[in-house]
Amino acid sequence: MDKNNLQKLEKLNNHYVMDMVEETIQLCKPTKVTVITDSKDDINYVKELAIINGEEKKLNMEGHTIHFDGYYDQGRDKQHTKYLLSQDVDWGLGVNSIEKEKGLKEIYSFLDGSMAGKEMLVKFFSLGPTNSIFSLKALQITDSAYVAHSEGLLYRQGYEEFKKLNGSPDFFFFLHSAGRLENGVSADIDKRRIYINLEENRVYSVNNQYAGNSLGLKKLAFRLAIHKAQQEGWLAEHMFVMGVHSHKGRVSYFTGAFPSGCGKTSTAMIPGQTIIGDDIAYLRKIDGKVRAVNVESGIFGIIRDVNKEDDPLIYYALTTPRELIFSNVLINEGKPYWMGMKKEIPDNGINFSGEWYKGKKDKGGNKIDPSHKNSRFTLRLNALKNLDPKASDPAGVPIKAIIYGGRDSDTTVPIAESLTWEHGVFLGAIVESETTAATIGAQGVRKHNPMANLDFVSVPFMTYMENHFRFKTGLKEIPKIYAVNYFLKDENGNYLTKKIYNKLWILWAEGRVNGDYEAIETPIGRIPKYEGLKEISARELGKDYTKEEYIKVFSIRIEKYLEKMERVSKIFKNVKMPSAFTEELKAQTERLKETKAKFGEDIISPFKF
Ligand code: SPV
Ligand code: MN
Repeated sequence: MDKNNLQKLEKLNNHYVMDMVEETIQLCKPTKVTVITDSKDDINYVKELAIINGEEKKLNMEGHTIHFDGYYDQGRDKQHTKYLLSQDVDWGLGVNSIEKEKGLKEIYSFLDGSMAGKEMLVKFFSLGPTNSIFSLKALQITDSAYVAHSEGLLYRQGYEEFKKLNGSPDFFFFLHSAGRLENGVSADIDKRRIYINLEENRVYSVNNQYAGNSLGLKKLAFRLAIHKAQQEGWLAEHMFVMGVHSHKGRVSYFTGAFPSGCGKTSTAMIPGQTIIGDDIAYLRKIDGKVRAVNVESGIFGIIRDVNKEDDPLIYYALTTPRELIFSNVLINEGKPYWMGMKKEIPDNGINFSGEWYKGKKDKGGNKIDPSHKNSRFTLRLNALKNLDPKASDPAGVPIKAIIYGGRDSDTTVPIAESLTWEHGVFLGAIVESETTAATIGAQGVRKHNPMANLDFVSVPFMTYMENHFRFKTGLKEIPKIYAVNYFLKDENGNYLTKKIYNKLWILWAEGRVNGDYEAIETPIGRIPKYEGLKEISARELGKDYTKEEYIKVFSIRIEKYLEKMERVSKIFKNVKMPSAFTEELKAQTERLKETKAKFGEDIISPFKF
């Protein structure tokens, strides 16, 4: 490290940072070390470096670049993402772990010399807004300028924040190396490992580039944050944060957790509303209220099906000059193309498989799509015209409602309000999503995904749930909790609710949290009265919402709900769970059975309650 870079580190006055950088240099043996501060010049340096070392290429549009991950590095590697544990812990729901000493030995051997001939970047971030009680500090070391550049778009810079640590070790540490590169992509995929050390708040990631694996700040920091939150009594969740706007000029802030492919980003992007974040939120109790921040300052979004009609604001951002990284789309004559963009896609170009032509197959004989189904865009949130003015407020925004979304074709109603906080936590814990054609394997298979967080929970599941139940303690205003499902289908497999109706459900909830609409109490929660939805539809969609439509989707399918309760009981049969959960499950099942006996019917119209 030269004098200039050393001085940048010394200014932080933090020997823990010094030690970590020193240890990493010893281990990874980079040719050059560069420390990045929050200065424009330093940030620019990273952006330029990604071009110089070929990890990104400039496209025709100013500021736009393309990055490719390896053919076999197009998604999160769940199998090789493991917790380093020094003792056996009963996590309840399955968790991937490795004995700590063994795991460290293995990953150190892969990291040893991994940066030879390469430049090591040292960069500082704040998870959450700066100058905020929510802010967690993070140190990222990587040999990938693409990783550092992406994080620069997705997170707030934190060099100045590190100075405020006053020498404390209270920060997360992420060490990443893309490993040996061939044609610009990680070559030793069989040695791809992501090992998480919860005890020391450190994560090691090697031989990969896909952001979900490589960017410490994204899902790796999220896992550390869930662990920390549970110890300190706050929540780190896989949630969007949005402002919901009533026709009365009022704005109420909501958070929402949905498994992927269930409408999380599209809910946060409902027309007429404002977005704060679309992936990860921290929630804290402040002065008796729940307040939340977006941990990120950008979006790493799925690009498939983004087009002018369905996502006008994102499409605009993707087609105008700005700093923006496309990943794993098709490039032809310096222009990006992706499936579902509603534009003609050329028959050839460069994509995640290299030189691509229509009909190209991989080694396994599978047809290669022009753009990968998980191809993405990376941009700053301020590229979106619907960005909420409070998006970076250090105090966060007050949360009036929490939404849990699933994907289910035949059971749950489009929206239900929980009867109590505990019932709401229960509704979050029993979220299911059906697999779609977008994922490999059989379609329509239900997967249980509590709080949309199954992949990331980093404490025993019982502890995670207890933290949720307990969170209401001391609150003067308890957020209402809603369960939504946009995917009910009729007998012929056609969706019963259109995407534009999502606005009805969310605006109804906004009215509810402010005392505007009446609800019907059913065994599964409170559902909208027909009149309320009819009124919102006429006003917001200029459309008559018919009684037939309403009855079809808001009838309570008792038998189906009971089947769901059975599936849930089975899953948790051998899992230690808080008594609050067990009680909710029992009460929910009893209410359903009583209703069935009372009405003597399987499907009960909302008008009968
Ligand atoms: C998700 O899969 O939930 C994402 C993308 O948000 S990743 O960065 O891969 O986690
Ligand atoms: Mn996510």
